[in-house]
Amino acid sequence: MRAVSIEAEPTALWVDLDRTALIIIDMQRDFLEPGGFGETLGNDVKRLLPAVPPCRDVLAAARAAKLLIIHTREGHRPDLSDAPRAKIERGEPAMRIGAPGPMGRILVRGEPGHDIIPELKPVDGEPIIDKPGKGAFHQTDLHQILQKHEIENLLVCGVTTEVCVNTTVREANDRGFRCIVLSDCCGSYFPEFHEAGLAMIKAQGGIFGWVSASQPVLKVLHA
Ligand code: TIU
Repeated sequence: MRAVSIEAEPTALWVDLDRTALIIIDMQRDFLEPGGFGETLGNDVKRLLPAVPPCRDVLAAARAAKLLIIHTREGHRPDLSDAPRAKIERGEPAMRIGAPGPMGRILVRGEPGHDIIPELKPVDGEPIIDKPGKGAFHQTDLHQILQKHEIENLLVCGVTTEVCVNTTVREANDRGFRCIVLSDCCGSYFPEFHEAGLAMIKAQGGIFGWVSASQPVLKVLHA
């Protein structure tokens, strides 16, 4: 048992670090670099870059504190058998999921664009969850892995705040996990959606979870 208090909104909370995991959502080249899925959707990918250094610091501190660390990647099988037509059919045909791009086929597993960015590369022993949807629980073994490690709390980082981070937090909250979303470790192509995404999580007494900056979390991880 390693009980620590984390400064967060709407309230500070006590968590047992032995039952806490860090989950880093979809920090993939496809979302953060030009030529990938994020850009094909019409977004300015530079907007996600400020989240990288704080994520890197939290990842290093979580490794040093021996937390379970989980990485997720959004993407599909090369034959797209796990990609609903309704998902593929959105956007310009030449830039859809599975189409060839400068980083390989867009949002397809095994392609360069699907990789996690080098700054946050997983190391041996850190589970990688390959997910076909926005939520990290949908059609994955994430819940089983968390239960096996007796995890109760999730420190959540990644992109994008209002899409895959929010979807995952909502899924996790319904499954009984306390989520602490690290505001500066998340990013959105839309600054106003980043703010709204965080506000929705912590409203109503923390209806989906808690929001903290990385600094208070680094403080307890380093202690
Ligand atoms: N488009 C967008 O903001 N996000 C996604 O499609 N996926 C994730 O958030 N990972």
